[in-house]
Amino acid sequence: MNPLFANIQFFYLFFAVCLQRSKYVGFTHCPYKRPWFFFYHTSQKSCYKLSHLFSLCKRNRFCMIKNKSSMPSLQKEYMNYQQKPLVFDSLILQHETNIPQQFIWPDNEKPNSEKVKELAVHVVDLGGFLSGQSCSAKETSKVVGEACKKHGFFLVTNHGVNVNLIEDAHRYMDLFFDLPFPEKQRAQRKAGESCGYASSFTGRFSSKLPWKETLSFQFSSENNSSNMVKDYFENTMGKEYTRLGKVYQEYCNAMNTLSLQIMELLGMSLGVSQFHFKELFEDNDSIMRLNYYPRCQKPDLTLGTGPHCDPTSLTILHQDSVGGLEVFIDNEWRSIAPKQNAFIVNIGDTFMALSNGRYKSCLHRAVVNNVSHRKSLAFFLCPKKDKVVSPPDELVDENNPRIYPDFTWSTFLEFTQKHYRADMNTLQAFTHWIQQKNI
Ligand SMILES: O=C(O)CCC(=O)C(=O)O
Repeated sequence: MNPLFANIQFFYLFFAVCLQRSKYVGFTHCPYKRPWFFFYHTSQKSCYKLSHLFSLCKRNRFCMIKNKSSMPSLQKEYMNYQQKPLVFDSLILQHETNIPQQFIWPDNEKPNSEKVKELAVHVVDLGGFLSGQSCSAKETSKVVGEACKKHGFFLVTNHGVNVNLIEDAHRYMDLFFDLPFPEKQRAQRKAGESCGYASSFTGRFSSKLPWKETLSFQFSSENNSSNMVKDYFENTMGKEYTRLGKVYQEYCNAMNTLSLQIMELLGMSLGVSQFHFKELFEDNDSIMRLNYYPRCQKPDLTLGTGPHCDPTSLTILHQDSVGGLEVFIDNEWRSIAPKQNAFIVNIGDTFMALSNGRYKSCLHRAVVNNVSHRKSLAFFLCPKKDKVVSPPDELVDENNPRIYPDFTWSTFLEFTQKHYRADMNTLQAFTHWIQQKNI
């Protein structure tokens, strides 16, 4: 720290303590700039309104409150003020050069944009496989298998998803996230739930907060749920949002189809029947998430999404042209360049358990920048909630004993919502947790 700055701070502290001891002026801790204090003068009649005081405090790092009689209520109000959850309002925060402490990540986790090299990712062309060529299916599954053993991560092209649908899905994201904050809050995510609108995770965690807003909703592949996404938008946001709901319903349907096709390739690549995993996931309870990363004036201090492996089974992600996704490979972070019309696919923890550890759940994160906002669409394929997750017999033998116990997706989901913040060790921690529970 600059020594002059430190001295000034010390001076204020000293001054404050002297005044406090004289019982004439009180001081308290400034809510914005941690090392500073503000002073309240207790002998005069006029009094600043508290909100005005805090804004003064924010701008000047120093202010006074006058009027002794208001002290107890002011202190109470100040306590309430402090306890109010921090709000991640991107319209304001994208211009803020002094980003709130809660968004500043520890030094060893901060991004290092200069050092990060681009990764040459496995690109899987699905064209031949989807048109039914059996030799192509074999070849394609081989590339998928190699990618999953090495990185748990690959790109797919010629996937058959309509380009206009992808464009619409991005366009409607802008429309949603550009809404005024109170409007977005109509879909506010409730404590302990995995779906809804979340402005960062300010209500849930108090440190290492992600620099992003998200909107997550459930998708079910069951016939009687064919309007689930559309209904979600109508029921939470109102009839004006039917069009949005329809676009995301269609997008989820397309992701469901694509993920089941990839499941066929995963089955083949693991040497189990082509349809084993496809059948397992045919009735899935999946999650769709729209990620919106506003600009950040201090992108080197924070992260859009912290390092984590997805607890879900398979993720299909589409990022816009801005870039920001990074994966942890061979002990270093590597960036994934955006590729138009390609989807990024990664293995999640639940599939790692299903493959008895053969395929890796991929550690990744997202960085932000000070030039433009970034968007990504993530479809998380999950098994039906009460289905038992257990590897097929072909993947368990004397040389490959079971690594993870049986579990249901609903238990794993509950663990990540109520007991554990997803990171690189979620599956390990969950395994330990259920083993303890079963003792
Ligand atoms: O936005 C990205 O590139 C990554 C998103 C992600 O990791 C997530 O939503 O879990």
